[in-house]
Amino acid sequence: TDTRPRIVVTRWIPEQAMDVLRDVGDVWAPDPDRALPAEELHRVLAGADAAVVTLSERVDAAFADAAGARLKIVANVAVGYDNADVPALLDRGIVFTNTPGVLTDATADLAFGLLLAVTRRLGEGERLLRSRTPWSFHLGFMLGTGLQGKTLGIVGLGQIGRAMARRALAFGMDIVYTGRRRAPVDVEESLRARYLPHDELLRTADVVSLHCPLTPQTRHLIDADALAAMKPSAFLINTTRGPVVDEAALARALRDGVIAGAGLDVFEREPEVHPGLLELDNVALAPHLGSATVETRTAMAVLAARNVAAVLRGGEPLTPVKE
Ligand code: 8YV
Repeated sequence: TDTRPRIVVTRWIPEQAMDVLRDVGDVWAPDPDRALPAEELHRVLAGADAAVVTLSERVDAAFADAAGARLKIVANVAVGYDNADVPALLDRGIVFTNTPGVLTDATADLAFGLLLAVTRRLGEGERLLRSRTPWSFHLGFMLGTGLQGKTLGIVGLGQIGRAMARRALAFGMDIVYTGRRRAPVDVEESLRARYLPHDELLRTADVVSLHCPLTPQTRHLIDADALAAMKPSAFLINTTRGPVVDEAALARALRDGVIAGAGLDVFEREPEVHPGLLELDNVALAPHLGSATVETRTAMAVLAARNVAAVLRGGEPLTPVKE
């Protein structure tokens, strides 16, 4: 009937999450294989009470206006929300939620996987075998870099940064970190993590792993100067957002030996990857897979759906973004 809330889901989400949504309203769900062009998205949004979105959708004033006065909540199926103009929503009294916590381990696993892939040259080795190039074992063959005793520098010691630090501790690494603020003493102690100013961390770390959100302050945080400050033997890992790194500068730095290698899950202009990176062996690449496990994507979508259900039933959202 007309009184059931209208919920617009912009991209495919797992059935468990759809079930949560169907309990509270009529759900409009899209073609799973393609992102809706903005114009079409704005058309389907008309009259929506709630929207479930991903990073593919720009959630701004135009988005809210397209939905109209009934829109009460936008639930982002992601922890990062640089795709959203949160103040524009909050000004209109619209709740905005993200999915912290449920993707912490999956993302740290992928970050560590990229670190192992680049330091142990796994992609390069696989490409060699698949190219059917003859090879033979010898003691100096395809030597990589060990992690034990090396220093991991974490930029942004939030939930994912801490999970990365726990993995690194298990591999015998020392932890330093930097960020907007210092972590609580108990966190520093449990991770044996030492705070360093940004520049000092770049100079000190054997691996720099990025776990800060993309904000105007962190855009191109890792630029040509930052890369030059790193050790020539250092590796850079990025599983947060592509624009935190100046990708053209990174491609040059990797080519010229300014740093030793990189593991990248995110890119400045996804789905494009800087062509310079594709030519290099000292970079491990993944197509934005940080949270891409069946378990994690289900948990993320269910959390987003529960946020929608709570708000449409007149309750409080579970994981609101308040800034
Ligand atoms: C999401 C992510 O899968 O949570 C994030 O910030 O980047 C990924 O985990 C992606 O953003 C889809 O919305």
